Amino acid sequence: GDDDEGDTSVIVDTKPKTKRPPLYKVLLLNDDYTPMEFVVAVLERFFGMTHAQAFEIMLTVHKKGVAVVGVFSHEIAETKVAQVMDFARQHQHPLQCTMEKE
Ligand code: TYC
Repeated sequence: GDDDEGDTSVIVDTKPKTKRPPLYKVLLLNDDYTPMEFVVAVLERFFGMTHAQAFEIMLTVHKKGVAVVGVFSHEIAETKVAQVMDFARQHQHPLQCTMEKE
């Protein structure tokens, strides 16, 4: 209340909150035209995967339609998406890469 009897309606101390930054999943989408070898090269170049890891993730996207290729801060995720989209456009492939909050 707003008298001076001690305000029980105001929460004075809430659960201690440690502020973690939100994380973002970077997703690679399947399409019918981008060559498999190009997708593997993208995953090696921009996501630091070995050839074997990259081939496995590429096949997952090819078969299931989408896969998470990494989890990053907002800024790093945006950079990865932009790098992949620029590289795909430069090579005239329709490869799509997006991000979503985890
Ligand atoms: N589906 C493509 C093909 O058959 C290969 C591919 C895989 C494309 C993954 C995009 O994110 C992708 N050539």
